[in-house]
Amino acid sequence: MSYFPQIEKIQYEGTTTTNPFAFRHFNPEEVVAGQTMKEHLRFAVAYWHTMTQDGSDPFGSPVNQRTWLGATEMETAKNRVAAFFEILEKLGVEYFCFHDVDIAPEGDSLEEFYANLDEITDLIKEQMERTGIKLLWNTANMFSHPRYVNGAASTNHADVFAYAAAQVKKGLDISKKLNGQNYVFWGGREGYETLLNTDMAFEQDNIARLFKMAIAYSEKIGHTPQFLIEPKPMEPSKHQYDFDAATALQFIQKYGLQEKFKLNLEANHATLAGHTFENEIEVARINNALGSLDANQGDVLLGWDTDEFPTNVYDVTLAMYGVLENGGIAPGGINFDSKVRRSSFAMEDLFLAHIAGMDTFARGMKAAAKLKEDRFFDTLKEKRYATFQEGIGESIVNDKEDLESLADYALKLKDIELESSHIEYVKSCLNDYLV
Ligand code: XLS
Ligand code: NI
Ligand code: NI
Repeated sequence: MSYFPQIEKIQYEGTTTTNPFAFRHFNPEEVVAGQTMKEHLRFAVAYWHTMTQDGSDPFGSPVNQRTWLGATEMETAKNRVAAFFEILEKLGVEYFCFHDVDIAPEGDSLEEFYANLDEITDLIKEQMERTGIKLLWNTANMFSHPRYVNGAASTNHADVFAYAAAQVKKGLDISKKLNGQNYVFWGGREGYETLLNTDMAFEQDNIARLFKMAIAYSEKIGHTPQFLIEPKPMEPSKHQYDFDAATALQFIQKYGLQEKFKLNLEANHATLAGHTFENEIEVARINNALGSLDANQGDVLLGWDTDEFPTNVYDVTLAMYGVLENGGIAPGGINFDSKVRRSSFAMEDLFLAHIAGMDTFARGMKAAAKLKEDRFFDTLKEKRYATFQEGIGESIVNDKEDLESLADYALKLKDIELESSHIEYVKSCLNDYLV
């Protein structure tokens, strides 16, 4: 039984094609910068946006046409598995990501939830074996249920902490069962609304406690995925503890988690934090913490996480440049944490949207590879920092100077000659790579 009988496996047809169900730039086997495009990009589809999102918004009811809804929640959950793998196979996407609640209904008790998860992950495992598709990461949704109103690991209630721990335990069991390559902690409601009643230090210690329990349990069961923190500055909490890459790194360092934790960076979370995506990638990369990417984009006119499919070639090029500089992103990948707009309610939009995102990343990757090959940014930076290559600059960088020696040097200086950056010209040249 097929959910998309009219859609064939999506092929690369190049930019001259008029077929909307074809890649125009993503050519999976094409070698760019020493690797095939699919090896570089490691695309993943997100279960939540693709399978469970119904198109409702705060002002309107569901609009998405989805043919996998069954008579019971469990029936729907089972249908979704088949439909999901059909999408992955037809897109040629080799990885996927999910929250526990995306794949199976929570039922009326934790036992029931565990049992539902077991049943559904059996089906997922079968599909993985049949297709060779792999689990990029899974995570526990510890923010939707009313029990998490005050957070999960950062909750004020010990029973809630215990419940969250039970979800993480099961999440790691599932990761082992499905051989997950990473395990994500996005701090849903790990944050606070007001300091009037919040013990920030206590709450953060408790988050670190849960993370350390996760490390210990993963070692105990002999399955050690790369752990990832996904920063986000706000929404749903007013103040999220993992505000941005720098804040999450500070947390990782404070609690000594560097060996096991890296970052999963999301484009729209970067912009919510007042940063560019490439800033977040760079902060992670230079601290050896670039783990994985959640690919999407926000809207410059809207101040929330709109999770749009990425279509901005400029931003994606700069992001992919960071990935190439990092020597790739494995065992992480590029997960489309993106949802179709409310007006894109047809089943086929799930394909069109992913094709758009994949083509945008393919373009960005090719442009980034060319920028790297031409040493576009390297040359600029070499020139810009040239005075540190010789004389007093070289001596500073080699730690041979101190305040007194530099004061002696500065006293003898006449005019300091600065050079213009010509940044407008640089941007104009950069544009040549994007077209
Ligand atoms: C929400 C987050 C979420 C994580 C996984 O804004 O992006 O979807 O990626 O919990
Ligand atoms: Ni995300
Ligand atoms: Ni998000």
